[in-house]
Amino acid sequence: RQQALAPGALLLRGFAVADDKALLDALRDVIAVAPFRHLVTPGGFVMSVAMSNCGALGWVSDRSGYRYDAIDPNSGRHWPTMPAAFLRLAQDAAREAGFNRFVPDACLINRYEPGTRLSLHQDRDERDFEQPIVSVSLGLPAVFLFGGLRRTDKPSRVPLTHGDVVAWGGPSRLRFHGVLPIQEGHHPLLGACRINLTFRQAA
Ligand code: MD3
Ligand code: FE
Repeated sequence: RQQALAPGALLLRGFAVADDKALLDALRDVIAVAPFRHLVTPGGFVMSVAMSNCGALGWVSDRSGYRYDAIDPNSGRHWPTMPAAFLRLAQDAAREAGFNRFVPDACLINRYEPGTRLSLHQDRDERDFEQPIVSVSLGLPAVFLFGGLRRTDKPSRVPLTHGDVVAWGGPSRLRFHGVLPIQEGHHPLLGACRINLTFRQAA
């Protein structure tokens, strides 16, 4: 079940469902070492999405800006290694979408609770925009906002549910995007929670 959302953006419905329990088991181990935290934006706002990372590099934000860093600022230690199940899923999905050389060195883990949203933004802290981003949705459903290359382009709404995987590359790599507030609900594996794994080649 493959669906082109736009040139370079391929939605793989349910691609991660068969691996959901293995992914969530691995996630528990990551979060035990690098717990979810609410980052502060350079403008001083606390993000409603709770975040963590695994892999050689992690995405962080503070009053000084956004960046990738090998060290978790909360522990002073390296981020946890990317679990093999994460890496395999991300590379399998990238390959389905025609990105055969994708070697993610960063996995940003976003946790949403009901009411949590992510405002429209671009992902542009990575070095090579020729490399795609692969995202995996788990738990509660979300309405994803898929905009254009200008902030003012009217976004389309894409429902994303448990197990959906999207590869965002090519001409879609720098599109603005966001997530509408998550609705109340209960997921059998995650309860009142949505998890998004976002794989990037940052360096
Ligand atoms: C489209 N996360 O972490 S993943 C983010 O659901 C982020 O947690 C959202 O945006 C989430 O930066 C959406 C989907 C995504 C990621 C990167 C993109 C969509 C994208 C880059 C370009 C276009
Ligand atoms: Fe993003």
